[in-house]
Amino acid sequence: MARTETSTHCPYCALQCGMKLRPVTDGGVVEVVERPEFPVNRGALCGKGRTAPAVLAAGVRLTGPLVRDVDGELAPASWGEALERIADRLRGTRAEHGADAVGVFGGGGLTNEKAYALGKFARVVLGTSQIDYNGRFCMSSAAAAHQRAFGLDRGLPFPLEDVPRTGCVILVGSNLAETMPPALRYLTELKENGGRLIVIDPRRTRTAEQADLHLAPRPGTDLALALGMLHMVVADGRVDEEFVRTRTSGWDEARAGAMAHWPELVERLTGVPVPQLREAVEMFCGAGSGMVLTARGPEQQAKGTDTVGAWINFCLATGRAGRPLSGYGCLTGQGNGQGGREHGQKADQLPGYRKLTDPAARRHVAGVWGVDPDSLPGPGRSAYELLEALGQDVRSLLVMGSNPVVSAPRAGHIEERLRSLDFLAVADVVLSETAALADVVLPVTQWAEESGTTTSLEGRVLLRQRAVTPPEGVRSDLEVLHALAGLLGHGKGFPAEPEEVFDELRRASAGGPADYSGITYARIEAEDGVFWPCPDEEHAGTPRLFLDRFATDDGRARFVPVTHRPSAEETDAEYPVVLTTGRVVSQYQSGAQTRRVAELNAAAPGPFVELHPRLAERIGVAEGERVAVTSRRGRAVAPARITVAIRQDTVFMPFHWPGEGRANSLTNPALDPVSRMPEFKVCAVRVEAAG
Ligand SMILES: Nc1nc2c(c(=O)[nH]1)N[C@H]1C(S)=C(S)[C@@H](COP(=O)(O)OP(=O)(O)OC[C@H]3O[C@@H](n4cnc5c(=O)[nH]c(N)nc54)[C@H](O)[C@@H]3O)O[C@H]1N2
Ligand SMILES: Nc1nc2c(c(=O)[nH]1)N[C@H]1C(S)=C(S)[C@@H](COP(=O)(O)OP(=O)(O)OC[C@H]3O[C@@H](n4cnc5c(=O)[nH]c(N)nc54)[C@H](O)[C@@H]3O)O[C@H]1N2
Ligand code: SF4
Ligand SMILES: [Mo]
Repeated sequence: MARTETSTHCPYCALQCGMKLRPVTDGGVVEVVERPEFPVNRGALCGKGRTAPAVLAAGVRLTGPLVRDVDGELAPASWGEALERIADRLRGTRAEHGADAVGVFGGGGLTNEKAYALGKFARVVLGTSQIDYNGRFCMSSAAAAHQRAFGLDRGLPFPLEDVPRTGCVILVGSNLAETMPPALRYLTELKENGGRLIVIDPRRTRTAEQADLHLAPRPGTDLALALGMLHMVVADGRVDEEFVRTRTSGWDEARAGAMAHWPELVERLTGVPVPQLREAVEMFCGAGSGMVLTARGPEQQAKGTDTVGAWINFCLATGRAGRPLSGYGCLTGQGNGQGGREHGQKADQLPGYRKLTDPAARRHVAGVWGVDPDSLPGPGRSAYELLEALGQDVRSLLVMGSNPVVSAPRAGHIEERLRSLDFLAVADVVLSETAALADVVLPVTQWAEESGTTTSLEGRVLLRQRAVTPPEGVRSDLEVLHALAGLLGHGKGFPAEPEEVFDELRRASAGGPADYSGITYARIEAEDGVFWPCPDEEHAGTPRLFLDRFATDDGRARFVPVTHRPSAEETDAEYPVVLTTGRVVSQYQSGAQTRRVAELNAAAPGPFVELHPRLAERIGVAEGERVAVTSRRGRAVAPARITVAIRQDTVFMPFHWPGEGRANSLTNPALDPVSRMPEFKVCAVRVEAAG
C-alpha cells in the first residue's frame, strides 16, 4: 500500500485551509494531517476540517442512486435507471411547459469546474434561463457593492497576510473566531503589531471579545452607523481630499447623504452611543492605514448592497482604499464562494464574471461552447425568486450542492414549493433534507475523492487533489452532467475529467473580469495557489488589486449616494423582539454534512435561542428551558441560552438544524433590490416560554 500523503484543502469554508490526507487503511480510510507549509492557515485547522473524513464513511454518506417508487418511497436503483428517469422527466417538462420550466439550483461549495459545467449545462443542454445558486444567500450584496464602486468583485482585494500590517481593522458583522477560526491569528498578530481592532456586532461574540472597541448596534442599522461615522469624518475635517480628488468620483452626492446622518440621530437609530462612534472614528482615522471587512451581519439585509456601499464610501473618503495595506474587503463564506460566483451558475452571468446581457460576452462564450450566441437564454430569477416559482412557472428542478429546506428564508413555504414540483432531482453526498424530498437522488463523490479548483476568499485559486478512490456506487458531479448531457443529445462538450473542464474554463474566462487563462493545475501546485486575474501563463497573478487604478472605465472608484432606511420588517406590539441568525463553530451551514459527524454533534448538539437575562426573566424562562419564537412566517422552538453577550431587544438563533428548531421557519424573504439577497439577519418576532 502506498502510504503517500496528498496535499489538498478543506471541503468547508472559504478560508480553504491547506491540509494533507494520509491513508490509514488499505480500504480508502484517510486522516487529516497538518500542512504547515501552506501559508494561509499554516497547519491550523478547526474541528470541522479535522473531522471532514468522517463524512466519507459508508453508512453516513449515500452510496447508490435512489428513485421514488410506485409507493412513493425512495428505493435503490441503478445509475442507468436514475439518469434515464431524470433525462426523461426534464425532457417531458420542457416539451409540455417550455425550457424555462426546468430549473437548476447550484452551490458555492461546488468547485470551479462544477460551477462552470452546471452553468453551461443549463444554458446549452436545457436551454433554460432558470439557474441560480445559494451564493445569492451569501455574499451577493457585497459582490454587487464591489461592482458598483470598484467595477470588479473580488472579496478581498489583498491577501490575508496584509491584515496584521494595517493600522486599524473594522470588522463588521463577522464572527471570524467561530466561522474561520484559523484566521483569528491575523487579528491577534494585528494587535501584537500595535494595530487596533474594532468589531461591530449586536452580540459580544468570541470575535468581539478580541476587539479594542466593540460596538453593538441594533440589527439592521449598520447603514446608519456607517453614515454616522462618515458624517463625523466630514465634520472633523478628516476627509482625504487629495485621494478623493484624484482616485474617486461622486463624492459630493455621497457626502450629502452622510451629512443627513448626524450623530444623535445615528445613536437613536443604532443604539450605539455617540462617544463610542467618535472613538471608533478616531481610532480608525488615527491609524496610518486601515481596512473595513464585512461579513454576513451587515450584508444579509434587504439593504445589504447600500450598507456595504456606505462602508466603501467610508473607506474612500478616508483614503483607505486602493493603497497598500488599506481597503475594503468582504469575507466570502463558502468553500468556493468566490469562484462559484464567477463562472456562470449565477442567473445573470457567463464564465469569467461576464454579463449574460453583454453581446460581446455572449459571442465570446458561445464561441468557446460552439453554439450560436442567440441560442443562449437571458438572465433568470434570483435564488429565492426561483425557489418561490417552483411548482408554478418552474415545474422540474435539479439541485446540486445546496439544502434549501434548511437554509432558505421562509423555509416552511419553500419546503411546500419543493413538494409541489412535478419533478425534483438532487445530487448530494448525503441524504439531506432536500434530497429526502426528491424523486431521484444521485450520490456524488466528495472532496477527497476527486480533483478540482476552488477560489478562496483571497481570490487565490487552489487545487484540491484526489486522495482516495470513491466507493463503487457513486459518481462525480461532472460525470453526472456528462451522462445527462449525453442522454439529452449533447454527447460532446461535457467532459468528466476536471482538468479538461478547467482548461475550457480558462478559455471561456479569457479577457473577462475574472480571467483565469494563465492558471494551470501545475502552477497552482507549484505556487500554493494563483491569484486572479491572471491573463497568461507568464503573468504572476494579482494578489493586490486597485493599487494604481480601480476597475471602472475611468479608473476611479465610484462613491454611491446612500441613505439609511429601516429594515423590511420592524418590531411592533405583536412582534416586539428582533431575531437575528448565524452560525456556531462546530456546525456548517444546513448541517447536512457536519450533523453527521459525532465529534461535532457532541460540541453543538442542537439549536438554541440566545437571549439576554432581562428578556428571559420577562418571559419566564430559565437556562435550557424551551423558548417558542414566532414570526409572521412561522414558529420555532429551541432551548434558551441566556447570556449578557446579546442586546436586550434581540435574540439569536443558529440556522444549522431542520425541524422544530429551524431558524429559517421564521426569517423574512424580503430581498435587496440590487443583489436580491434575503433579509436573514433581521425580522420581528415574539418570544415566549414554550412550556
Ligand atoms: N462554523 C461555521 N463556519 C462557517 C460557516 C458555518 O456554517 N459554520 N459558513 C461559512 C459561510 S458560507 C459563511 S457565509 C461565513 C459567515 O461568517 P459570518 O458572517 O462570520 O457568520 P454569521 O454567524 O452568519 O454572522 C456573523 C455575525 O453577524 C452578526 N450580526 C447579526 N445581525 C447583524 C447586524 O445587523 N449587523 C451586524 N453588524 N452584525 C450582525 C451576528 O451576531 C454574527 O455574530 O461562515 C463560513 N464559515
Ligand atoms: N437564517 C439563516 N439562513 C442562512 C444563512 C444565515 O446566516 N441565516 N446563511 C446563508 C448562507 S451565507 C449560505 S452560504 C447558505 C448555505 O446553505 P446551503 O446551500 O443549504 O449550504 P450547505 O448546507 O453547505 O448545503 C450544501 C449541500 O450540498 C452538499 N454538497 C457538498 N458538497 C457537494 C458537492 O461537491 N456536490 C454536490 N452535489 N453536493 C455537495 C451537502 O451535503 C449539502 O447537502 O445558507 C444561507 N441561509
Ligand atoms: S476554517 Fe474553514 S477551511 Fe479551515 S478547517 Fe475550518 S472549515 Fe475548513
Ligand atoms: Mo455563506
